[in-house]
Amino acid sequence: MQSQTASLISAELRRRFDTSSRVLVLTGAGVSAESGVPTFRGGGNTAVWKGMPFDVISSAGMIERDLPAVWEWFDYRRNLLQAVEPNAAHIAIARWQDRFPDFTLVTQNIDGLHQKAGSRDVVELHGNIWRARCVACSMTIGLNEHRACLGCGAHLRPDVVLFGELLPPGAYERAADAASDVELCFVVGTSALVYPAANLPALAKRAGACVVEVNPERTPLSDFCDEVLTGNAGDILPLF
Ligand code: BJW
Repeated sequence: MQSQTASLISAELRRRFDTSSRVLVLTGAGVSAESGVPTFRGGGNTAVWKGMPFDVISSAGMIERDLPAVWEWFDYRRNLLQAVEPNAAHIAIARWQDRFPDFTLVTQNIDGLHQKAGSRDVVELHGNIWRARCVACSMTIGLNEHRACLGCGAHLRPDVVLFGELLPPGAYERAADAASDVELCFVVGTSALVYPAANLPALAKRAGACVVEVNPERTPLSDFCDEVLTGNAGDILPLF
C-alpha cells in the first residue's frame, strides 16, 4: 500500500492535502460505479431506456409529454438502488468532512450514496431520486404511492434535474461560492460534460486551488488539472 501511495500521489499533492483547510470535492456518476450503479456515458445499462437515450427520457420536455414514462424510468432505477451500498470512495470522502475545517461536497449524483456513507450537508446539484416534487407548487416531499402533492393535489414528479431544467434554487450558487475560495479541489468520477457543474473546477482554479482529477479515463478537464490520478475512485481516494 505504501509504495502504491508513493507512486500515485506526488509529494506536492500530499503536502497540499496535509496543509489545506478549504477543500471541495465534486463527484459524478463514476464515484458510484464501484457500488454497481451504471454511469451515463461510457458503458452501463441505463444509457438507453426502452429505446430512448437517457438524455431524451431525462429531459425537461418529457415531464409534459409523458410523466408516467418518466416515473417508470426513475422507479426502475430506484429499485436498482435499493440494494446498493456506498463504496470505499464514498466512505473516504465522508471521512474528509471531519478532517478539513472547511469542506464542501458537491455531487451531481441523485442516488443518495454519499449521505448513506455518512456525508452531511451534501450540495446536490441534480436533485435526489428518493424525493418527489410537485409540478404545480414545487413543494418537495417524500415519495408517496398516490403520486399527488399533499399540499395542492397536483401531480408529483421525481425531484431530479433533467436536461434543460434549472438547478435547485441556491445549489449552484452555494457550490460556486465554495469553489471560488478553495485551496484544493477534487473532481471525482465525472465526464465533466454537463454544465453548470463542469464550471466548478475552473472557479477553483481561478481561486488558486490545486485541481485534482480522479478518473480511469481522460476527460475534457484532464489537461487543465494540476494532478490527474488515473484509476478507480474506490482504489485511489482511500490512499490519502
Ligand atoms: C469512474 C469510475 C470509477 C467510471 N472511479 N471514475 C453550456 C454549454 C452547453 C450546454 C449547456 C451549457 N450550460 C447548460 C447547458 C445545457 C445542459 C448541458 O450541460 N448540456 C451538455 C450535455 C452540453 N445543462 C442543463 O440542461 C442543466 N441545466 C441548466 O443549465 O439550466 C439552465 C438552462 C436551462 C435551459 C436551457 C439552457 C440552460 C441541467 C443539467 C441536468 C443534468 N441531468 C442529468 C440527469 C439527472 C437525472 C437522471 O439521473 O436521469 O444528470 S444528465 C446526467 O449527466 C446526470 C449526471 O448528473 C450528469 C453528469 O454526468 P456524470 O456524473 O459526469 O457521469 P458520466 O456518466 O457522464 O461520467 C462518468 C465518469 O465516471 C466517466 O468519466 C468515467 O470514466 C468515470 N468513471 N468508473 C472514478 N470507478
